[in-house]
Amino acid sequence: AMDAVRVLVTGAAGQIGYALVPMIARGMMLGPDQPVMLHMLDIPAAAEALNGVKMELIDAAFPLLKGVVATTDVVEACTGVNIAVMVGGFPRKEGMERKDVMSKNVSIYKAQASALELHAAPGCKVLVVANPANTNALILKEFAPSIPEKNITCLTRLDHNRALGQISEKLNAHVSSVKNVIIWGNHSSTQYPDVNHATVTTRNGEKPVRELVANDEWLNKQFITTVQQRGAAIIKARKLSSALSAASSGCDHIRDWVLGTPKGAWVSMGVYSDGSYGIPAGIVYSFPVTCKNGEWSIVQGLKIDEFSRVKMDATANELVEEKSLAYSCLN
Ligand code: NAX
Repeated sequence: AMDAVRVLVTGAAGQIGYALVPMIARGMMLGPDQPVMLHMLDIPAAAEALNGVKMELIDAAFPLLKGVVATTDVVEACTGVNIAVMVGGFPRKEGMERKDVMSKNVSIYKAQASALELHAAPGCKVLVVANPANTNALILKEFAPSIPEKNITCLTRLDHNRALGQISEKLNAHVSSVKNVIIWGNHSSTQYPDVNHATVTTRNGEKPVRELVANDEWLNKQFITTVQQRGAAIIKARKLSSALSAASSGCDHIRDWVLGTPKGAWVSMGVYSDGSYGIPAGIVYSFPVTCKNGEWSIVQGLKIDEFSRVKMDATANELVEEKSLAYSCLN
């Protein structure tokens, strides 16, 4: 029998955690044959709720779930984990300065990075979901120097999937026929959802989205702002932020990273920039990537027009600025 993979979910008593842990236990992250051990971390104030989630996991009698660790101890949570999904963080509350929120998250991600550095299994793969996701991932990388930077990523797959969803709705085509959209940059409202390379599989073969939609006004304006503002639209409708879609996209991110992307398709992941496409090195930026043998690589050689260039640079500039804000919180 296959060894169980240990998967850490931080902030597991929260809304995304509640949607995510049953998906992992059902095999939606690592496949229908892969046993898992769930490690769930939350803060002491949420310990009772966390234990309730553990009770429900037991009650659900998942065939793939080999055990559950529910703890408020970061070392216990991180010990031996192969995959770490970092959902816990400090939310921005009304009237709080951006710097204060940043400072709280910098100290959380610094401490959790150190615990992963010392106690995670070799080769541990990390996905940061909690906002500011790109910059939390960068801080985690800084304070877990023995974890290769290739193993530390952040979630922009939800934005990617939202972009697929909008094209699918617009064309009345099934979402699985749409591919190769790109989310560039920050998981924030400056992100740039790019359809210039996206295609739809039709009865007459693969066609560019630009040809099928044939409405540049919609593609260059409404589409972009709808994807950028989708999180806010969900909050307005649900009075709560996206949870099931975030959890599902987190599973997609890890599944494609570990098991590989389909032939001819790429996905968006926030990864440590190597300077590709003229994006400054040393920030965590969302790029189009393909994955094979457990490793992602940035898709190279895509043609970038002037419209895209401006938007890719604007979101890069925001990340450079976030990075200096985060570093100013370290002192
Ligand atoms: P919730 O507030 O429901 O849950 C967060 C949980 O984290 C709480 O249970 C809290 O006690 C716990 N927590 C706080 N500090 C912790 C610490 N130091 N260690 C461990 N646990 C800690 O938020 P939820 O709606 O689940 O969202 C979680 C995070 O995901 C937020 O930062 C949110 O902004 C972010 N999101 C990121 C998305 C993305 O695409 N990257 C999309 C969805 C979501 O908005």
